Formats: sequence, structure tokens, C-alpha cells
Amino acid sequence: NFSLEGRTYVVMGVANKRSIAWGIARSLHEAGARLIFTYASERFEKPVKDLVATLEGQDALFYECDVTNDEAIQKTFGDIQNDVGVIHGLAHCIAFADKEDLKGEFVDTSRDGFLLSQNISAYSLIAVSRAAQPLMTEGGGIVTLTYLGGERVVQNYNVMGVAKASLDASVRYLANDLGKHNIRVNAISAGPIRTLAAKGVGDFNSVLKQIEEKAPLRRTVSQEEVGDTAYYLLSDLSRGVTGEILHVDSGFNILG
Ligand code: 0WD
Repeated sequence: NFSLEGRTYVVMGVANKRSIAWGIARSLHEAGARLIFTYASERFEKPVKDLVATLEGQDALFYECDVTNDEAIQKTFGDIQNDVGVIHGLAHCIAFADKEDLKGEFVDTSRDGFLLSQNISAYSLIAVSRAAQPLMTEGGGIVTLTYLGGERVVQNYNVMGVAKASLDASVRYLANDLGKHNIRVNAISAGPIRTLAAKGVGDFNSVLKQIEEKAPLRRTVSQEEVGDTAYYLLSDLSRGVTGEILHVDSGFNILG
């Protein structure tokens, strides 16, 4: 029985209905999970609540959590602990880089731009994993979202590629630390999907077109497909899997 009935998952990073986090939320909801949503600032409170209201029978909870702020992270997970006690997993769907650093040459990356992208896109996974661990007393799963640009050079992805490389390595070290608590840590390497965050990447349309022309499946992937893979990684279906980077990209990564 791989239902998520009776389980609670934190979903971080729903900005709007196109967000990958929203695809994950819907898959977990359909599997019967109770959901907790966090958003970066008050600005997202109403849009996220309005979206979640469309999930039938979902008794969700909401918290503001800016992942650049350690106190905010502590407070959020402290509040979650008071309100629900145990959680069974977490989906970290958060990244940010300055638009200026997502075009032109990587060699021009500024120190501030580099540190900002590392802070929000990679360090945040470490910080939220540490805060979530005490609430995951029954074991569980942590999933983050990465991209091929962390493994090889993808035009314009630049500073975010290096942040994703750092995120991928963090997944392995976290998996090693948290395994003894029966907590598994994995990443989904998603193919390009049109979202708010993707808008910041220079010439994103040609990235999508390349997938349609060359990927083994000759099509791009959807938020739902990433969502169902997150369901797999957060459920007992994947109970032997940790420290893994699973590509949901129509097979594009296998091409030379
Ligand atoms: O093609 C794509 N779209 C791909 C995205 C391909 C492969 C991976 N990804 C990754 C992204 O790099 C990111 O890690 O998926 C993750 C989710 O990105 P998305 O769904 O493409 O983009 P978007 O809908 O813009 O969500 C990004 C979230 C937003 O959610 P909230 O509700 O929190 O606003 O990241 C959030 C951003 O605001 N975010 C932050 N959240 C908390 N604290 C922060 C912050 N400081 N900064 C950005």
C-alpha cells in the first residue's frame, strides 16, 4: 500500500499554478497526503492559499519562510512541530539568481551574484533539512529540484549551474548524514519547464525547442510528471533509494 494517507509533507516554493512545487503538491494530494505550504514572503500568501483551495478535501497549513533567514527557518519548523508534530517529508523547490547572471559569460559572474545563488538555491536545502529532521521521527523523504546545468555546461545557466552542482553534492552528503534516522534525500533533475523562475534564464525558448527536437521522447516534461516522481521518492515505493539524482527530462541527459 503506497497511499500517503495519514502522512504529512511540507511543500516549499509554490509561487503560482505553473510552479513545479504545485505539480508535486497535486501528486501528493491525490495520493492522500496532508500538505503544509511555505512561501517566501507575505506577497505569496493569498495566491498560494487560493490555489490550495482548489484541492478538494485538503486541510492544509501555511507558513511564511524566507530561506535566507535562519531564524525564519527555525520559527517555521518550530511552528510546524507545535501544530502537527510529526512530518514525513519535504519538497524543496526553491532557487534564485540575479537575472544579470543568467545570460552572457559565466566568467563575468560577480561575487555577490555567486553567493546569492548559492545561499538561496543550495545552502537552503541544508538549513531546512537540519530544521526538518527532528520532526521526521518516523523517517521519511526529502526531495529537491536540480537541473542538468549542474552536471555540464548549458548556455546561459551559468551561476545557477554551479549552484545546482553544489546542491547535487549536498544531496549526497545529507543522504549520508540523515540515513541513520531513516530519512532519504534525493533530487529530481527536471527537464526545462516554463515557470516564473525559468523566465529569468536567457533564451529559454531555444532550450525547450532543443528538447522537442532531440530528447529521446521528443517532447518536454510537465509539472505533473515531476510531481509523480516526487510522489515516488517521498513514498515507500522508493524505500531503498537515497542520495540519487533522478532525471525526469524525456531522456535528454543521455545524449552526448
Ligand atoms: O525549467 C525549470 N523550470 C526547472 C526548474 C528545471 C529544473 C529545475 N528547476 C528547479 C528550479 O531551479 C527550482 O529549484 O525547480 C525549482 C522550482 O522552480 P520553478 O517551479 O521553476 O519556479 P517558480 O515557480 O518560480 O518557484 C520558485 C520558488 C518561488 O516560490 P515562492 O512561493 O516561495 O515564492 O522559489 C522561491 C520563489 O519565490 N524562492 C524562495 N523561497 C523562499 N525563500 C526564495 C527565498 N529566499 N527565493 C526564491
